[in-house]
Amino acid sequence: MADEALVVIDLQNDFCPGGALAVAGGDEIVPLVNDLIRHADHVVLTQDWHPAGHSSFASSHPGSQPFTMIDMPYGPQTLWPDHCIQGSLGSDFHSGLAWTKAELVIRKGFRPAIDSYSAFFENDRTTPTGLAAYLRERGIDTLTLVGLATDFCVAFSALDAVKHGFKTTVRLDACRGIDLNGSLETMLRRMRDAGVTLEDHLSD
Ligand code: VGL
Ligand code: ZN
Repeated sequence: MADEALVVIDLQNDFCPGGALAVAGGDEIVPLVNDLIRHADHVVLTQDWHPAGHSSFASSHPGSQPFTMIDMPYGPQTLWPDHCIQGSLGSDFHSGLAWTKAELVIRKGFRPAIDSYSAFFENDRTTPTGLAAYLRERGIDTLTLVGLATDFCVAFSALDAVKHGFKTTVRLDACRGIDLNGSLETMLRRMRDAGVTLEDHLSD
């Protein structure tokens, strides 16, 4: 039997309604994610974890507005409202999330000059978070991804997971998206093309 892990991406207050970078319906997935956690062999959580003044914040670039693009040394980067600042209430996991079973919390986005959507690589696409080696050393080769946001951190994580050779499923009914300039359609197509299994149990 393959060893499987559930990876819960960024289910944090700032990505839920009322948060600094709220994803529509972000909190609605909590009961289903808790169900999946209950049935999972292994659970890994990711936590977006930015220092104040992070380079992905529009507020760090005078004259720039959130949700616009900027060129960083590593390539184009979307600018966001200040969010998930280390230790803030917004960076906490949603209070309803049954997180205690998690065996690992992987924090990302803590380098001031690089954003990190993926649970595996930062946005320069070369700085690893350590997650792939951790999973491999544990003998885990099959992943199910859920969380926020479908078209950013979930999608980038799923694409990197298949790149690393993990058998990867995204449960779309346990995700919600931001959908910035068609990003949801684009990233669903990219995931499908890369060999990510997309499952939506609501439409079964
Ligand atoms: C995310 C934008 C900025 C995400 C994190 O979790 O999808 N999106 N930081
Ligand atoms: Zn972030």
